[in-house]
Amino acid sequence: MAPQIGQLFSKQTQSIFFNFKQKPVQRMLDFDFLCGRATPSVACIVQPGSSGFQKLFFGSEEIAIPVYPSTTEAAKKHPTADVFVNYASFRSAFESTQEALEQATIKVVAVIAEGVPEKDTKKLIAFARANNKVLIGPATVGGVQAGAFKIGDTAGTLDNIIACKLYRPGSVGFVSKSGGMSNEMYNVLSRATDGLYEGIAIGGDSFPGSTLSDHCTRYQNIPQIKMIVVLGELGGADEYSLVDAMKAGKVTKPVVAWVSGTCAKLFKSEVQFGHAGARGGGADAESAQAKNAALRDAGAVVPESFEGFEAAVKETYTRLVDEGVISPAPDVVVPEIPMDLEAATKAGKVRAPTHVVSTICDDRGEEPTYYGVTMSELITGDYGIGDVLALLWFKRKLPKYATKFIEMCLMLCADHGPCVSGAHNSIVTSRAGKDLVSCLVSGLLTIGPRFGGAIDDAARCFKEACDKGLAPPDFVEGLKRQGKRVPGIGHRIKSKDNRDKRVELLQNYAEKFFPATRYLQYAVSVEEYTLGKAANLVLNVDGCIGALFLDLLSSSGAFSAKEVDEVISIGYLNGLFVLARSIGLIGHALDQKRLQEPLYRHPWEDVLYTS
Ligand code: Q5B
Repeated sequence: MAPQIGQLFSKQTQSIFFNFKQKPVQRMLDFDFLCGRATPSVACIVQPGSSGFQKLFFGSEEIAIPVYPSTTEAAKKHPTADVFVNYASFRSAFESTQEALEQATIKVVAVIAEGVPEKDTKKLIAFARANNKVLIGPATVGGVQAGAFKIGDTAGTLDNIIACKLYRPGSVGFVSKSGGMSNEMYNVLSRATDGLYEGIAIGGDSFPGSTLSDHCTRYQNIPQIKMIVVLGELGGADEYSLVDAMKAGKVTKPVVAWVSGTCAKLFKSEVQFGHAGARGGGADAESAQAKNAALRDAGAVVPESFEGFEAAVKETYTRLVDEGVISPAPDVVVPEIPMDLEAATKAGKVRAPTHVVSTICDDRGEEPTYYGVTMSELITGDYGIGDVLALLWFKRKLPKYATKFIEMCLMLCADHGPCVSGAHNSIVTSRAGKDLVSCLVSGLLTIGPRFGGAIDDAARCFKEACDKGLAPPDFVEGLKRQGKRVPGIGHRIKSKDNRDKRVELLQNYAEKFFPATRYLQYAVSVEEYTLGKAANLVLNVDGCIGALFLDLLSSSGAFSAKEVDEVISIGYLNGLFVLARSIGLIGHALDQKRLQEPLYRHPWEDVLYTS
């Protein structure tokens, strides 16, 4: 980094954020709002493979931040964004940082990832220096210019930022290796001085992109910075370049410094502290003691221990105030940032009405439940698809004979050949090259009063007539007078002498296992009457299921009279045919695809063209 460089950021600085992470971006924007910035500090986001926008908050207002697939494109679209905040993983950090450094418009690059290979970092450092760019990190939280611009997660939560008064500039330039300790020091500075002007965590690697002395010499060029606070670490020789800079008169502002890791001497062997670069046990000059002594010798104020650091900072600050070098920064009122709804709800600070009510299942716990029954119980217990349907549709467990009856309905109605309306539609759709869901839906859409969808109406009509005690002829003729036919009566191919086997099987089962079959008996007596008119006016499968379900509901003891009325008026029962026939419709759609059948075209000969 060229030592002449001064200010890196301002209240107008904008950045390009690489590898979208919602929280750090939002924290940058919240900081902006706190500082009273007019424009968001994140101009755009780079997310390889994506484009469009990300919605975030700027104060209480929602804003759309553009997303680009590449840094080159982002830099071209946002030429005034001169800071690159890189949240790539250590695996991708090198390529993405290199691309950013190659952009003429980008001047400062912060690399957050920890674990970037040292050989890669060295290449990045060489490129950055050769091109007069500032590299902060890797392995850094970033940095902050109080009241102006903040990188990512620097300084932590909003509460901490407010407590440290980072929303307005103070008089101190701070630099440390550790990001965690920089947070701690922002607190110290807010207590001991009028606060931070700019703070940088250079990162804990052995080869940081920029060094302690790089930033101290830069702080020398920033008039608003009146004193410099440095927190170094044992290991490496970075602090000595600061010593040299001070001795050479390149850093003349008061420096208060501490190099941590003095306890390393207590260990017999080499000690590795939290950072890759923080190793004790190497050359004596790399020890914290040696570096503290060298800094003291160069003119820095160095306390006897870390405990004395705050007092040393305060003493220097007070002296500078007394000497008139520092006029303490006035405090300002900060705007209140609205809490995120999620956080406020969690803290019990707001209540919001829900928009959806659900009573049949719950997927929030350790395992999902169907009306309170866990998946484990479903699988280990004696449950079948009929029981699942009972739980999710009727919100109760039903007796075994009832769930077996439901399963019989599903099995018997699963298919009725390729010529029925639904299957025909699915076949034609499949042959038109459409996807499975379209084939299924096109078949399902034919279900209605004439095809499979008469179960509910049949149940309604049989219930009303039977409960009123209407004689079958009165019932049939009454409907006829209204211009209606009895739902569930009549079939195109089934007749008195060619009975529908499905109807027979269901009837036999119910007569054997149901407590009562009052409604079925009524439907059969209606059939006896209609068969007197025509042989094809049989009780069809819709009518049979409708009547038998009425019997199940009213005789099982599982439903109150009111609940039976509710089931019938809402209309649950066509769902049985829909569910069952979906199996067959999918089968037909797949069959056509398997056979690679061509586009269906209905033959001309089969159409009567007339005018
Ligand atoms: N009358 C049934 O036409 C019929 C009456 C009625 C009371 C009634 C015709 C028709 C479609 C029925 C059908 C499917 C042929 C149900 C299902 C699933 C499926 C499907 C599959 C599968 C009758 C003569 C006299 C008149 C009328 C009276 C007629 N209908 N009375 N209730 N419903 N319907 N549904 O013979 O006194 O003489 O004036 O075809 O198939 O969806 O397999 O395909 O699994 O996929 O021309 O099984 O309606 O009778 O009109 O001359 O009437 O009977 O009032 O009385 P016809 P009309 P009157 S299963």
